[in-house]
Amino acid sequence: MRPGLAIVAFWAVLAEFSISYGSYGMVDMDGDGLDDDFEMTCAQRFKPVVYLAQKEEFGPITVDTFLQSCYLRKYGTCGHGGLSSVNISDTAGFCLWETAVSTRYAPCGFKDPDTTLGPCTPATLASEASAQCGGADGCYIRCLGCQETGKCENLGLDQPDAKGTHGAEALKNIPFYVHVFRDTGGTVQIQYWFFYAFNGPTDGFGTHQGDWEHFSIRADAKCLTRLAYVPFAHGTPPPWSNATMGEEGGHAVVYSAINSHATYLTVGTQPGGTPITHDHTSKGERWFPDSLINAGETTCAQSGRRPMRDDTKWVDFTDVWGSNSAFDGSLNNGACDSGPHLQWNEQMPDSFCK
Ligand SMILES: *[C@@H]1O[C@H](CO)[C@@H](O)[C@H](O)[C@H]1NC(C)=O
Ligand SMILES: *[C@@H]1O[C@H](CO)[C@@H](O)[C@H](O)[C@H]1NC(C)=O
Ligand SMILES: [Ca+2]
Ligand SMILES: [Ca+2]
Repeated sequence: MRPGLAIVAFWAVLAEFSISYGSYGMVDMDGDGLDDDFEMTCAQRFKPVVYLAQKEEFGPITVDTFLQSCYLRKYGTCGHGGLSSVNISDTAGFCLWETAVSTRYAPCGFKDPDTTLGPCTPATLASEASAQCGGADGCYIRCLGCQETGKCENLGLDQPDAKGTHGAEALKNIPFYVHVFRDTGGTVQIQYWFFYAFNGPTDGFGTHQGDWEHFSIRADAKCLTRLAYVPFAHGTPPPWSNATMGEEGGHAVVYSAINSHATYLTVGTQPGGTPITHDHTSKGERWFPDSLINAGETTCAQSGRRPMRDDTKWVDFTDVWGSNSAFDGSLNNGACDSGPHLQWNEQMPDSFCK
C-alpha cells in the first residue's frame, strides 16, 4: 500500500470509530447516556431466577418467533369497541368467536370490519403501525396463526405457538428483555421483561394473546449494590423494597403465576387482578437465561434516546400485542381480551420523555 493510501485508510478507520463509539470509547447505541456494556454488565449481575408454575401450559417465547405468526391489522369503523361489562357466565373459559362476532360485529353486518396490512417484522412493526394506523390504537396484531386460519376459538389457546417454550435447557435460550436507564438520584434502574405467547384464563378472566410482565431492580450509580426491587403483578405495583427475598447464588428468585404470569416473590395463593380472582404460584420449570437482550429506549426525538438495534425497534410499538378480532373470540372486555400494551416507560421518572 502506498503511504498516501495508508493515511486515507487510517482516517477512514478513525472516522468510523468515532461515529459508532463516540468519545472515550463509550458505546451508547440507545442514546441514554449510559455505556451499553455497563448496562449489560449491570443487567447480568442482578438478573432474577424465574420459576414458572407447575403445570404451566403457556411458556415464554422470543419476540422474534412470536412476531413471525402475526399480521398487522387496522380497525374498521364498526365493531372496534368491546362490551362495557363482563358477563362471566357468557365468557368463563369460553371465548367463542360466534359469541364475539354476534355481539361486536352486528353493526358491521357480521363481516370482518378490519383490514390486514401485512406480516410483522421486529424492525418494521412500529414504523408500519405509526405510518398506517397513527400509532394510537388504530391497529392490533393478530398472532398465533389465527390470520391464516381465518378464525380462532379462545384467542388461539389451542394453537401450537401458544404453548411457548418448556424445559430448563430450552428456557436457557429464551432471553429476558432488559431496559436499563439512569433513574432518580443517579441510581440505575434495571427492568427485566418476560414475554409469553399467551395468557391463559384465571377463574375465567384474562384470556389474551401476547403477555408482557416485568420485575425491576434499582441499584447504586455504579451498579454494584442493590438498593430495592419491585415485582409487578396487576394494577398498582407495591412500593420499592429491599426486604429479604428468595435467592439462588446471589440472584433474586421470582415466581410467575399460572396462566397470568404475574410476578410474585413467594409460592402459594396470591391476590389476583380482579376483586374475585386469585393467582397461584408454585415452583415449576426454572427459567434463567444465559443471554439477555437489551432492547434500549423508546424513540425520543428531544433527548436522542432510541431502540438499541434495528431488530429491537418493536419497543416503539404502541398498539396491543395480540388479536382483538371478534373472529378469534375477543370480546375486548377483560375476560376474552385484546393483547396488552407494552408499558416499557411506565416506571421511568416523569422528567423522561415517555
Ligand atoms: C349473561 O349470560 C347468560 C348466558 O348467556 C344469560 O343467560 C344472562 O341473561 C346474561 N346476563 C346479563 C346480565 O346479561
Ligand atoms: C439490599 O439487599 C441486598 C441483598 O440482601 C444487599 O446485598 C444490599 O446491600 C441491600 N441494600 C442496601 C442498601 O442495604
Ligand atoms: Ca446506553
Ligand atoms: Ca438503556
